[in-house]
Amino acid sequence: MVQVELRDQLKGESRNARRREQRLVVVSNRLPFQFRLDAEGVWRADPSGGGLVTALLPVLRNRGGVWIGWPGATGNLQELEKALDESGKRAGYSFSAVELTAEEIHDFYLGFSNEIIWPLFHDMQALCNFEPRFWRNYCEVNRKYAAVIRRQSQSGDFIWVHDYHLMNVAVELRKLGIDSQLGFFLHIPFPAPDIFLTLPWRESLLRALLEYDLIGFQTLRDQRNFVRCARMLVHDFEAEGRGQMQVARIGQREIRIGSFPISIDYRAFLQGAEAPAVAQKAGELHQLLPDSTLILGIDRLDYTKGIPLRLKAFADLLTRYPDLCQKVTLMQVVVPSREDIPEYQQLRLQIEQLVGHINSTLVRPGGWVPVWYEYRSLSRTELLAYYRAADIALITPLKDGMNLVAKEYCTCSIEEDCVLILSEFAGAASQLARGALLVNPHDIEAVADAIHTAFAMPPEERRARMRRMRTSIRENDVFRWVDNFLRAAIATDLSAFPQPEGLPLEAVSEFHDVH
Ligand code: GDG
Repeated sequence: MVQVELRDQLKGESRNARRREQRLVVVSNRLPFQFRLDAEGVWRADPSGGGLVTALLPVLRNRGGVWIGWPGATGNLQELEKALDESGKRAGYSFSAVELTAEEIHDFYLGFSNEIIWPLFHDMQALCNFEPRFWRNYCEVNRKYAAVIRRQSQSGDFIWVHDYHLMNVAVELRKLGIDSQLGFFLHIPFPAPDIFLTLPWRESLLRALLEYDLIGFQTLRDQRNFVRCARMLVHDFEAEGRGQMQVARIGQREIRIGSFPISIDYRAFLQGAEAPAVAQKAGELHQLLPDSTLILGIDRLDYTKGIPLRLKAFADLLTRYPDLCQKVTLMQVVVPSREDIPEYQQLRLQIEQLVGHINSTLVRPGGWVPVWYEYRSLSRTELLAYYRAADIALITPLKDGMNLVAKEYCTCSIEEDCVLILSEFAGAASQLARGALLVNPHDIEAVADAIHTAFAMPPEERRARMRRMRTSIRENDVFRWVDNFLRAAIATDLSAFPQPEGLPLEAVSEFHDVH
């Protein structure tokens, strides 16, 4: 017994030593920076405050490493590199920029990534533009990223590539003779085979993904979809196990495939929400919209977010439950995004026409306006104030990898007296199923009924539901997510690997029907 413990301890120590030794190379489409010209006309690079950056910073500092990506600006790259160097020195690790031409941004980013993979992986294949030139450019740009990685990495580094823009990087790195461990995390969903199979380059893309040593998905459903596609398209692919960590083989190669639901920096959101400036702003919102239960919708302008259907559901609520008029207000914030693309301009127009229609047909004397609509980006303080002020959050994407807004909203519900209405097609539904009111966003009447249920929900039930969700988010924060992913890459015993909390998404609808 003692021997076994000692052996386990030694095994653990050598694994920890390996983790300490391995430098981390993070690769994402864009560097996590905002560039600005200061008063002296010098470029400055300010790190963006997103959860991924916050979670990876300590790891990069401890192990050392580099973050590689497109700086998000074209122009004098040498000047930008100087700003990046300065920033890297302050942050305690380094950054390296991948330079992209205007044509590459058009074909690789706007084209293949956002006109093919984004709609296809969100189950909207009718919106895909399968232009062959986009694929060729995607391969070339992924090669470009691989070349920068080769220059910046050392043998023995752990290279962690993020998201759908860079699925081909591993195959390009292998061609360059890089034998480091390669991990990949997909932030968006992975579609079911009947959808994925419509992609003209399906086999190449799948084989490219299988060059990674660890492939991580947001949910068990995405992971299963991927494994099903691989079984159909790659004849020598075999996968063992059915749980949240699977080991697959192609010939002699072993590939780990798992689900790792991403999360937020719970403590930072909690502290932010408690700040006096946030409380004051939340109070101001209530004064502006007095005696009204506030329902919040906040989304980037995107057709996956289900904003028009949500507005129709709200109109249906006020029509079928007229007693709620003057008692509820929908605060819909739409954050500008991809504004130069005609489909997005069209979507904005559609949303604004619907808002106009609802407000003009349902308005009552006395100043109540049913939909308070804003098309802009909120500051962090405003965002937290909106979360705190809202009594109900209405988050109804048609499909979403995770949806961090849902987790941020619950975290900011300090009094635990709010209700989350959440689409069953958001990745977050699996983890939050026991606290949220889950809805099918296509079912307008069911969404309206859920708002009615939330409005009438007794305080004890609100509290119990919210507490369950907040506990789960606190225990599974973004730091744990990073740790789980990195441990999955090196763990020798995967059966002991901790399972993320939550229902597999297939079980969500069953759960929803029963409760
Ligand atoms: C991908 C996947 C997955 C939003 N509006 C404002 C604002 N935000 C912040 C929120 C939140 C983030 O943006 C949006 O969260 P998402 O979860 O939608 O993340 P994305 O990066 O857009 O998308 C998604 C995610 O990756 C992580 O894996 O969940 O499914 O599509 O953090 O707080 N922040 C400020 N003002 C705003 O107006 N300051």
